[in-house]
Amino acid sequence: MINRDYFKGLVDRAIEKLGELDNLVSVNSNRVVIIGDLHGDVESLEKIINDYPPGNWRYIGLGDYVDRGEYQVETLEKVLKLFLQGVMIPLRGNHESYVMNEVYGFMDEALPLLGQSLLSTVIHDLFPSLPYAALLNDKVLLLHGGLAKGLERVDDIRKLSRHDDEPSDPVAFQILWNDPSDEVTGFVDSPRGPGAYLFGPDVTMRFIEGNDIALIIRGHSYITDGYWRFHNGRVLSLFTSSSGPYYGAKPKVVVFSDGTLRIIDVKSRNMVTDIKLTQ
Ligand SMILES: [Mn+2]
Repeated sequence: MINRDYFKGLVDRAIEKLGELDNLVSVNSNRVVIIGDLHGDVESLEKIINDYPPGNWRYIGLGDYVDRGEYQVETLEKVLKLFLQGVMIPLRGNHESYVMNEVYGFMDEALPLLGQSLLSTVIHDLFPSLPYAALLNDKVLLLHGGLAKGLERVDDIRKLSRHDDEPSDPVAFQILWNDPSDEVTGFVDSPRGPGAYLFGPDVTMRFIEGNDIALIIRGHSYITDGYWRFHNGRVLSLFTSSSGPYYGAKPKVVVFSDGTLRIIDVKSRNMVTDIKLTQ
């Protein structure tokens, strides 16, 4: 059960603390779990925290905590608690947005639980406060969608405008909406709609070489197996939900420790593959 007063306290404190964060959060840590789209899958989140407890681990969420799945408010509550404990950086996804929440289920689920005023604070104040990207140990760029037309330097993410209901800056919008594709060169219009693009392997290679990074990890795409590698392995797509319409999917996380990234199956805790950062 959701306690409204308690939830409001979490939301208010989180808004204040998120305001202290840059658009691009630098994370230096040797024990990090990266979590892809959850879409209300509180069970997977609980399992991850149980298997990799907050005493030893930090978490980075790639966004899309709500919409579509079964326990969106509970998932958000847990994410906020972890953030306020200082152990999680929750990035913004394209579903942390009014226009999506109106259509894809969050407003329907949350309105009776939270009431209009608190729901409005969540959608119009909390979600727009979430940062756009994180840089892990100066080598791994984490964001929800992908690279953006007009973004040349990782550091330029710091200068983008934030705190709007739907990102008004076209680069910020693309960071939340773009997708990698092995079938295109440069940027081409995305089937997702206006302002979003597919980006090709040439874009990725130029960006990672120009910024001295090794890998980009992103969410945003439903993948039954929970992960897919694009662009000669330089873009890793991660999906961490088996809730609601994703029943049957095999959620994965990326566990980073001792300089190695391991793709781990959330349900079995088996390692699928490992990625050496020096490769
Ligand atoms: Mn998404």
